[in-house]
Amino acid sequence: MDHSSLQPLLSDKSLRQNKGTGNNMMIRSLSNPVISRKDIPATVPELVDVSSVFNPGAVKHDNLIKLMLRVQNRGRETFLLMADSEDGRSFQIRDEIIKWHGIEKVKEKIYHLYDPRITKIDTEYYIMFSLDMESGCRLGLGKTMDFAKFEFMGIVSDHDNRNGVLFPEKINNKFLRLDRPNLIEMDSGLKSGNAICLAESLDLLHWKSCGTVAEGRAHYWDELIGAGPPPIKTRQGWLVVYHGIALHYQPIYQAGVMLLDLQDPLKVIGRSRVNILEPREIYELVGQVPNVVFPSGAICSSQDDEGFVTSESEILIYYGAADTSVCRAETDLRILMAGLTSE
Ligand code: BMA
Repeated sequence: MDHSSLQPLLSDKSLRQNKGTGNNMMIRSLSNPVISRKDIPATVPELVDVSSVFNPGAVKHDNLIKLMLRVQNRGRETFLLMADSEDGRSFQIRDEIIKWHGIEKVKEKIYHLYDPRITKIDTEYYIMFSLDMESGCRLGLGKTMDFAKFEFMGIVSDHDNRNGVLFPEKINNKFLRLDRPNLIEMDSGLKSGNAICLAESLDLLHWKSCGTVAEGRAHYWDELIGAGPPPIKTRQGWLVVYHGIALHYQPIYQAGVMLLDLQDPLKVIGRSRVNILEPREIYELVGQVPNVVFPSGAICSSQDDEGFVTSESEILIYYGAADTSVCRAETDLRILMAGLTSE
């Protein structure tokens, strides 16, 4: 597969010349926030003067970067919208709310469908999202081939669960996902979780837990954790970008990485001791929920014929900032790998 044509979409060498803001691991785009509430088309009645747009799923398709945006209006209702971009910075946002065909068959009330993570498996794009329902928070799954029609496939977790994301291929003939059971109740009363878990399935609809991949590290940057974008396949293992929450007076959401064994992703090979991105810019520090960077999409510039991301690949991360806007930061595989320490 030739991915060289995508290179211009992703590389922004000017950022590496210290023009973007960041640290030695991630450089924020100068265009941040790349999407904010004022960019949402007000042509749809539900989307007039929305409050926020954040936590997008991201994928490249037909030489475009596509984001699936989580939009919240002033009624605190949630909608998903598609946005397309040629350069990954300037987006055309469609004035059409995504309709999930088949979701009407769910008999229980769904309050919110949010935090989509998009994974391409063969020719289909699967979207795993969270559903706030009468019975709690559960995972749902949908799919599309063209980002024009979207099919709701089903509810795919049965207890309080969130932050579900599919691996891009089967391992030992099974589909795999990372998820995050909500086992912890925070001071605010919200439920969260301190472990990323692995589950397997033969048909993507029925899932069986395989166990815990990694737990939060009490007292440090990632006390509570949850997976972010789909795992990235590298020669060294599955690279997982995740969010970690430090439980201060007010929670601080940051991003980090871990590396899982290619054949047995329950085995953690390495993990970042420090975060790779934390709230520092005003758009991350201030907003609907302050102090949040929440990575949910990743796009890699180059893969080899077997689907492994090459060592010189650039990696674009799309993230929600303060539950208010969409931002982008850039890094590369070598930098992320260098930040891992063995478990
Ligand atoms: C988590 C999710 C995310 C959100 C974060 C900070 O529990 O709801 O969508 O970005 O909280 O509010």
